[in-house]
Amino acid sequence: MPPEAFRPLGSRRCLLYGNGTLVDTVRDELRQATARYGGDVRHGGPADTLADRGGDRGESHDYDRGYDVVLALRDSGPLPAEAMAVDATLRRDGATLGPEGYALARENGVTTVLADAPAGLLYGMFHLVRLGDAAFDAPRPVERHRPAMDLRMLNHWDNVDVHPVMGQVERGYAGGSIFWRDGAARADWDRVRAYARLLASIGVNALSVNNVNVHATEARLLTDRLGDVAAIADHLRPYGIRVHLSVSFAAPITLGGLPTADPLDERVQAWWAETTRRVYEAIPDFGGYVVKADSEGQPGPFAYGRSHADGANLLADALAPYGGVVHWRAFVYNHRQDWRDRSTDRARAAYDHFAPLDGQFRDNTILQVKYGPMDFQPREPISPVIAAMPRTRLAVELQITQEYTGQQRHVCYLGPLWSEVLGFGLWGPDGPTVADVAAGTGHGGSPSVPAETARATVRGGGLVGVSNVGDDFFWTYHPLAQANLYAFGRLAWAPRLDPVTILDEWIDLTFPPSTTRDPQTVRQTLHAVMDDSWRTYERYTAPLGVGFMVSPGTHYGPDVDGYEYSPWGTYHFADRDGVGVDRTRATGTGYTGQYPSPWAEIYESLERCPDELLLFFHHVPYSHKLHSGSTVIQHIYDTHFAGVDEVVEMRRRWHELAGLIDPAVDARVRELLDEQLRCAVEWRDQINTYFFRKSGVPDAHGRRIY
Ligand code: GCW
Repeated sequence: MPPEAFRPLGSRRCLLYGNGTLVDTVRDELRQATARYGGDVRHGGPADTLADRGGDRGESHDYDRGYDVVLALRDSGPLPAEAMAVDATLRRDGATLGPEGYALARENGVTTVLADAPAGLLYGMFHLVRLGDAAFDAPRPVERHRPAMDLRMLNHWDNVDVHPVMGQVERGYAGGSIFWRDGAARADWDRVRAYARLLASIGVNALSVNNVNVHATEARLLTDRLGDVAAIADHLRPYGIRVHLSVSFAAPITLGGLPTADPLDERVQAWWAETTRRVYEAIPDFGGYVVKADSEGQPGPFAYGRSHADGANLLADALAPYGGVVHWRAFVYNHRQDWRDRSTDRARAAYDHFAPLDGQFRDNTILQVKYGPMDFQPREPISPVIAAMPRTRLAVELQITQEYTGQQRHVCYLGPLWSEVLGFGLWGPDGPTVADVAAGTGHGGSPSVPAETARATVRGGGLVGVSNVGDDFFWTYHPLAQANLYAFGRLAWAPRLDPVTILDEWIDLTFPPSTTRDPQTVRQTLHAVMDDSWRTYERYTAPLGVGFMVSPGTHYGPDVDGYEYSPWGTYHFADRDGVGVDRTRATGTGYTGQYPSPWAEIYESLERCPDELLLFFHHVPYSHKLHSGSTVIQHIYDTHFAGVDEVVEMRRRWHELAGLIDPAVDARVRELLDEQLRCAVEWRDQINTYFFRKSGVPDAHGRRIY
């Protein structure tokens, strides 16, 4: 956020009431903003707490100069009249704000933010920043704001040592890690603080500092390198962010010298208990562990014939005395598959492994499930695991880093994708959604747990996003990729927000209207370039939900058969007659049976299956007619020509911004739009040519195919 985003608040006279680390952060923010833009801040509160506030003391309770904004903890009174009035309204309604919520109102020319706890005040202040001048014009009746999800978390896939293949940040496209460099903590605390601030402004409250693939050096963050983690925690704490750590399930062996990591072995349990005690000694507000076990080569409980529940509970028990949680990832599948074997279906794996374990996990275990059954493709159905475990706390995992969505070289605004994911009705369009399950506010039940019971007992695990931030000058490499980080935070707080509105907020904060001579053109152009960019990306890449078709390893650019004969379980089965994966119960892998009704029937049916997921669920001839009226082959040609045309148009529109925005941002985006166009053309030509050669069906419009 440029300082300019703070002008409306910074030019106001602010009163602040309350104590605590996060209130001090609010005070410092207000001081900075008001020093720059001519307002002032007075930190009031009960006299006894003022005693040790030095310089603040003489300024408190001096309302003579008037004030425009009051930010107060409700129990820090006596408060100014306007705040008392808001408090009275809340009391009358019996409304609670919770540990992170706040109330906002404007009356008699005074804007008030009230909270029950310091975090609420911090988030309320950032709400004022987001509103800008609108926070200070018309009167506002009392609004209450509370986050939908208790845990709004980022996972960093950052390595401490540079990994020979994956580099400093696995699937990172924004330079190095902001935490680590060449085997050591970077100690560039200014950037870490600025990052924490940025995250607090979008409501993120938890962060894991290392890759879920835990290599040798990174494993030691749990023990002799814990100091590095504690130092990071010290810099995130003032912004209400708790630190979590990815740990290796084999740590009792590799770090503890034990002969086993068997979760039922008492020595192993004692090792985790003692190790965790030490962690909390160093970091009293430590959040917990993140674990990728028995997945893509990472160690896990299978080696001892134990289940994922045994494994997760081992760590949950070690964390429980301190209030910590374990995020246990459900991304478990066979990555040594034989492509000749048509009975193994990677999409089935997470459900097959985890659904039978429902009810066996501890309360402080959170099962972290990727939103789709495969791996963050631009289009996948929703993971059926999310509907299948009413007695388990579930977190939904999104990928902010654009591994499969253009690697922060392509404009691909993911707000609309995530909004579709979160709003998906797992038991039909009108029932509880993915967001309800993640937030713990609704559930449709399962074959063994009636919906009523499920609704009453479900507890949410929140939303997790894999961070897209690095040490690049623009933080996310593509300046417009910052909008994805922004949208993640906003949707974790309020999943029903409209992604275009979120983008509007981001545009105003990032390109404040006061910084350009033509704010209208800036806003319209950014919307034109970004609003539909995810669908554009979908159009020029793999068709109709079939997924992958990316270059193996790097996952950038097209390679239609790149994974077709590989052990990773990601196939499209194109031949001269047709394409797609038969996942039906009738004739395929039976995956459709993992969904509750009505999706089990809808996906099973060739007639009812939505077009955009057709090839995920069915193998069809190229002549198959879509609901859109087009055939599959013509759809492939049309979308790929259209996708490239849209990128051409995006580029043309962007060029209209010349002279209206920061030249450095303009230059970076121009350069990347050139690359996006080059890459989209490559996708178009390879996909179209591939399917033309396979099918022999010419394009109905006679366009150029090679
Ligand atoms: O998306 C895939 C990536 C891996 C990643 C894995 C995971 C951290 O290609 O690089 O590993 O998923 O989510 O664990």
